Parts: sequence; structure tokens; C-alpha cells
Amino acid sequence: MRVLVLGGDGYLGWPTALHLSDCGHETAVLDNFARRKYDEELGVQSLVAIEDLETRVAAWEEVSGKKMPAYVGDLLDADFVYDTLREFQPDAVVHFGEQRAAPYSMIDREHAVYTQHNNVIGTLNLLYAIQEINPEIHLVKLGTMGEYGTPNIDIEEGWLEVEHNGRKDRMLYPKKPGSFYHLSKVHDSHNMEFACRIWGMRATDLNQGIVYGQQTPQTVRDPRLVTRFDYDAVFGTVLNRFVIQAVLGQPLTVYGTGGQTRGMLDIRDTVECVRLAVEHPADRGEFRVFNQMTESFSVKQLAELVSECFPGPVQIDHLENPRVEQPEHYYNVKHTGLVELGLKPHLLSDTLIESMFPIVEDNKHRVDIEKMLPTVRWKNPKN
Ligand code: NAD
Ligand code: USQ
Repeated sequence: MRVLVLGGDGYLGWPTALHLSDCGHETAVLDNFARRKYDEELGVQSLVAIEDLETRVAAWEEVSGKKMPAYVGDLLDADFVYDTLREFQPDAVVHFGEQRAAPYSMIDREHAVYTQHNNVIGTLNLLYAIQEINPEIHLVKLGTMGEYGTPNIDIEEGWLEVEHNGRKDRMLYPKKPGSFYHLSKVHDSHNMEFACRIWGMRATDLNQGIVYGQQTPQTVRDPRLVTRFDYDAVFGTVLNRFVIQAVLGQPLTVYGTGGQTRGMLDIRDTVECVRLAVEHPADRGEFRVFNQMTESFSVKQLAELVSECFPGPVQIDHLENPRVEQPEHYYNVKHTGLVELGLKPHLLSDTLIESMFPIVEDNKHRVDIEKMLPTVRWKNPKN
């Protein structure tokens, strides 16, 4: 198949493009390098140095013999989006190309507006481009488990059978997200469902949990193919951060009690889930939702796991939670759709955690310790 990966220069987009290419798909990447600019703005860098996209693509061609065209431009530029679809003529578009950090979206009004504008309008441009250029194209869009929040009922895969006053209907599962970023994904989901219902588009929304890990079978084939690894308090995600903190001899920063529970998955499962979704397209008119996670952990459990695996002393600190989220809650998620398509999950193991320690050790000189502590607060301190 011909697959266009939007956000193909990012943490997950790059390894996914490599995996799809390695599996025999004609793969292209698109990116506007916004992520590299957030690094400059925040004064941080990926723990592991990454090459520029041109070098990455050339290295992949050298290693695999496969070409991977790169389209550099912004999803907010509708002409660019239309031109790219016309030129590359994909069968599937995999959409990772959004601002993805909850704390970044909560810095202030400007960052909230940027996040929702970038994400919602970028996706809307794409929906129109697909519908006008070739409505057969299957859109595989990265959503997030955080769209659901932490409701006190089981979380279904996108849809809920509702009985109300003696009548029944199948409705989009109600959403209670926890940041303006997570809300942007909810808005995207509604726009996509509408496009499927009205135009007969085919779309898969992958409500992904928090990803951990940094290596895939393709990224380890050459040092120029590595993907980024974020440690800072804005873009670094929880398990990756705990591993990095342990190696640096810094306390693990558990926010609040650590009772908050989240769905997680290994980066090797991310790339495989996307392949499965691409190779088994949704039907025309179908808005298909998969919960892309393999296991749930509380933040406290993650800190304890890292502390048990690390061969040295580890301190676990409980910081005042800078976010507004439920400290203890019910969490039971259905996630059978991708397993039914053939996913064989890599469950979180000591070996995986231990495999991340040397990556951190080799690159620890690149860390600015001050950037590890959270500074973005969900509540305005004046209120
Ligand atoms: P990332 O920030 O590393 O990658 C996103 C890429 O999209 C970046 O390279 C960025 O430059 C690009 N981009 C952003 N806006 C763009 C625009 N307007 N036009 C073109 N390119 C644009 O993020 P990631 O961690 O790889 O996440 C990718 C996707 O997966 C996101 O949509 C995110 O919400 C979702 N997701 C990530 C995680 C996780 O744990 N990392 C978990 C669940 C869902
Ligand atoms: N947390 C800590 N200590 C830390 C960092 C985080 O206790 O040092 C806690 C947070 O309070 C939160 C949980 O860990 O309860 C997860 O935080 P996170 O920063 O790892 O993840 P989150 O903000 O939810 O966002 C990440 C990705 C986002 C994706 C989301 C999946 O950045 O793109 O959408 O995970 S999900 O959480 O399922 O919505």
C-alpha cells in the first residue's frame, strides 16, 4: 500500500514510517518541524541526539534500499496538504502531526489556542483534502486514551450503547478529558465521525495510551535512525521520565498520591498497531475506534517498578500535583479490537525497563536537570 505518515519526524511518526516501509509499504513522511521548534522555545533537547529529516531518510535508503519521500510543510496550509495528496496518491494517511503535550497546551491562553488551532484545523484541512481528492483514502488518526478521562464506568472502544427513557441508541462514548490538548483530540474525533457519517469517509481513530521505550527493530539498525527521547516536564512522558530520573540519580517525580491510573504501551506496539489498522481498513462510512493500549498502571506502580529494576538507590518524591486530575479512581478499559486484528503485545517487563538504562547513561550529559521539574500549573494561582 502507499502510506503517507503525517508528523513523520516525531517520536512515534518516524519509527512508524520505518516499520511500514520495512513491511513493504511505499511510505512517505510529512512534517513542518514544529516539534523541533518547541525544543528551541522551551530550551530543551531530546535526550538522544536526532538527525535532521533529510539525513534520516537518506540513512534509511542506504540501510534498507527503500526510498521514503519527505514532504516538508504545514497541515495548516491547505494547498500544501492538497498538493501532497495529489502527488503521493496514498491509500492510507496516518496522522501523528499534532501538538501533543498536555502541559504545553496549559502554559497560557496563547499555547492553548495554538494547540487547538494547529490540531483541529490541521485535521479539518486533511478531512476536506481526502474527501475532495480521493474519498477511498483510509485515515488512520492518532487520538488518545485521555479523551475519555477517568469515568466511573467501563471505557468502551469509542462507542456506547445507551438506553434512555426506554429507547436505545449507539452514541460516541462521552468524553471528560484533562487538558486543552486532550480536548483538541476530542474535537478531532467528532469532526472525523461527522465526515464518515456525512461524506462516507473511512477513518480509524486510535485512542492511544502513554507510550514508553525508544527503540524499535528498525531504529537500531543505524545510529542515524534513532528517534527522540524526551525527558523534560513538558514533553517527557511519565515512564520515560522515571527511567531517566533513576539513572541521573534524581528523585522520581510522582505528582500527588500517584494513584492516577493510565493505559500504557510499548513503542514497538505503537508501530505494529498502526500497521494492523492500515492493512485492515475501515469500511466506507465507518468511524472505527480502537483503544490502543496494552496495560494499565498507576503512576505510583510505575515509580516502584523503575525503583525495583534500577541497580542502585532510587528516591521517590511525591510533588504537589501541578495538574487537576482525580488522584484515585475506577479504570477499566476495553481494548480488544487491535488484539483481534493480530496484535501480540509486548507487556511491560523488567528487561524493557533495564534496556533503557544504558541509553540514558550514554546521553546523560545532554540533560538540563532544571527542566525536569514541572512549572506548568493547570490552575491559575490567583484563583
Ligand atoms: P511528536 O511531537 O514527537 O511528533 C508530532 C510531529 O508532528 C512532530 O514532528 C511535529 O513537528 C509534527 N507536527 C505538529 N504539527 C504539525 C503541523 N501543523 N503540520 C505538520 N507537522 C506537524 O509527538 P509523538 O509523541 O510522536 O506523538 C504523535 C501523535 O501520537 C500525536 O498526535 C500524539 O497526540 C499521539 N500520542 C502520543 C503519545 C505518546 O505517549 N507520545 C500517546 C498517545 C497519543
Ligand atoms: N506524571 C507524574 N510525574 C511526572 C510526569 C507525569 O506523576 O513526572 C503523571 C501525570 O500527572 C499524569 C500521568 O503521569 O497523571 C501521565 O502524564 P504524562 O505526561 O506521561 O502523559 P499525558 O500528559 O497524559 O500525555 C501523554 C502524551 C500525549 C498522549 C497521552 C496519552 O504526551 O500525547 O495523548 O500521554 S493518555 O494519557 O492516554 O491520554
